[in-house]
Amino acid sequence: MDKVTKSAGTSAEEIIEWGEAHHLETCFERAEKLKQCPIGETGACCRVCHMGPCRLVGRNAEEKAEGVCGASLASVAARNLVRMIAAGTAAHSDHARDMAMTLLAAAEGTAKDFRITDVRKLYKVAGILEIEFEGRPVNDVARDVALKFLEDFGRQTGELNYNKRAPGKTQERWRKWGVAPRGIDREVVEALHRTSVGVDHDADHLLAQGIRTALADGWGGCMISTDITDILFGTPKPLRAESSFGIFKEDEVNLVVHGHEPTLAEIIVDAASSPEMIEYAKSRGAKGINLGGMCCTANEVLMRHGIPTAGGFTNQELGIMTGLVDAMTVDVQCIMPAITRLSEKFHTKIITTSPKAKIPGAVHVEYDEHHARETAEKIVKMAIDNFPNRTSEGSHITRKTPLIAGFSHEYIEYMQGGKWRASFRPLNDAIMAGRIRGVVGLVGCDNPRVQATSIHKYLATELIKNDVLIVSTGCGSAACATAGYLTPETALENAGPGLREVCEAIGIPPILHLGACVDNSRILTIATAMAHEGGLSDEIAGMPAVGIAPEWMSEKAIAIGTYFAASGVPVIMGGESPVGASREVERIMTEVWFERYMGALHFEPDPEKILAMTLDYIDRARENLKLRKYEPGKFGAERVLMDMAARRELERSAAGAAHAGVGGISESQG
Ligand code: NFS
Repeated sequence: MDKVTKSAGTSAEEIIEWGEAHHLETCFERAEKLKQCPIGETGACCRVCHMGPCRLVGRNAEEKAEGVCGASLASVAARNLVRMIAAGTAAHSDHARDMAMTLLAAAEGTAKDFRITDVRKLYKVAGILEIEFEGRPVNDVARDVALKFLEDFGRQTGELNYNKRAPGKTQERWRKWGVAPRGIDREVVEALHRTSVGVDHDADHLLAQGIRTALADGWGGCMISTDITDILFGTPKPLRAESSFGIFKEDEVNLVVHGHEPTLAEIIVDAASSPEMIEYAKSRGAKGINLGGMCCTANEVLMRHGIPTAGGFTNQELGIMTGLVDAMTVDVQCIMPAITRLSEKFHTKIITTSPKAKIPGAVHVEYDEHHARETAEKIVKMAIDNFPNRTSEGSHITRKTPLIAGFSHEYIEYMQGGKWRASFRPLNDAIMAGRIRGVVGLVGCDNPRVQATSIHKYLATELIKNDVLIVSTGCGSAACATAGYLTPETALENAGPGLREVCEAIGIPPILHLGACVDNSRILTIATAMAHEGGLSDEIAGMPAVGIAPEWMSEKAIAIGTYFAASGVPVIMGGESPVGASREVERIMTEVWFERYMGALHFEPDPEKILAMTLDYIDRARENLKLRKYEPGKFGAERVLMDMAARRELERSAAGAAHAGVGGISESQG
């Protein structure tokens, strides 16, 4: 029998084995040594007060078990989940708040290193926010936009600004069930209040607050963050880049940007390419400066500059074990504190930069948006100064994979019709005709509790084979990238004939990399555009679309899964259910939520079952929409079966995209 590896990434696995041979521990060994507590894992442990922790276990726990206060298993499990949603929402939204503060500072001229890069996007956002923009100075508009966004955090009553971006019917469902979010901070605080000891004990009622909080994340924090990042640094369009550990260079200074917030990373990209810095690197014996990314900061600078990515969450320790990383800056979220201990075995410097996050063993160089360039230059210099300390120690892996990233929803719309006729019509038509069976958001973390990245790869392979178009974000994208799945060639090799035809005609990969995890908001926008385009569902609910986070581990993933479910998308999360102890809570999140929102939050550890459930949801949605029944292999078996009119239409779209100037795939600047 083949040995089951710890990671499905070939290079990752080689590094893990190299580490084992050198007695270096990573999350993979720690996951093996540290078994999960079965009570906490399924949501049956209550620790919201100090009479506990109470473990609600035993025969018939659902009916009989209760905490010292009398809390039922359903109420305990629901509280645990709602607290995860609140934490996930807080993470994305605090990031969004920082983005809004940076936009404000840039507009007011106090953050001189930042400026408005995408004025068109600014105007579009201003329009949605009902802010006058015509004939006004750009910075005035940007200030008003920033202030309007900041209102969303502290709003006490009414609704979030962006609720109205959802299709009307989707909004109606939220209002009908009392879950339309008010202010972001208010929902997080109320979630924490209601889940503290002795407050809300009705599981359904608790979970409704979970939904309201999650919606404040999706249509608030995440969407605000995506929009401001586009305004400040540009809306992504496709570009070529590379991924995996071979992106590190033996003869250059390797500096990794890891974490989530794009602001400092953007300035580092700029600083590292300055002639003075490159000269300085040369004076220290390096041929140049090579930037690489990790996790979602990677996705941010990959999408806009083609900076290569070393991969997702489980790759962070492995990157250090190449021995080639001279410095790694980290800000917030998904940073393993283990990296500082590991870095002591190598020459790597770990630099924390956020005022919110310090890690023992790291050097702290605090970032604030008013002195961004200074901080960035200091960090780049630290990396350069550390280059001469590099030794031959390390796994020195050189394999890398090409990829295409940069699919903003604006670009996806544009690529289907060119500058003048940008629309979602061709996508809707392809789905209606059954060329594309449905759309899946394959997102979320990679996880050392399973063979890391393997479930992403399995599902990506099977879904595209089944003519399902994939949109991906976060570490899911990194998993697909390192597997070589983010190139158009993959469409030729692995996609089903119908999907392949569409991908070939437009010139896109069958898996579209949409960005960081906050950019899951782009999927909401795409789904809304598809609803408005007509021919499918007239709301997000009922679309032949499913969300999957097969290897999730972060609370943020639960917040994301919940906001998709409440927006009308059935969501399947991998792994054991964090509420698995309570059948009642699981029933609410699947059956009750489906009745109300036509979305659901499932947990399913078996990848084959995830696939079957996904295709079943898609086919049922097609049936309900009375779309042509999907027939495998119907289209393009000979690869010429697309009718001429449709082909001409697609070719015209592709030509339009190429001619309009903003189209085409650019080479990476990394
Ligand atoms: Ni998302 Fe991005 Fe990755 Fe998971 Fe962490 S980096 S915000 S939480 S691990 S996908």
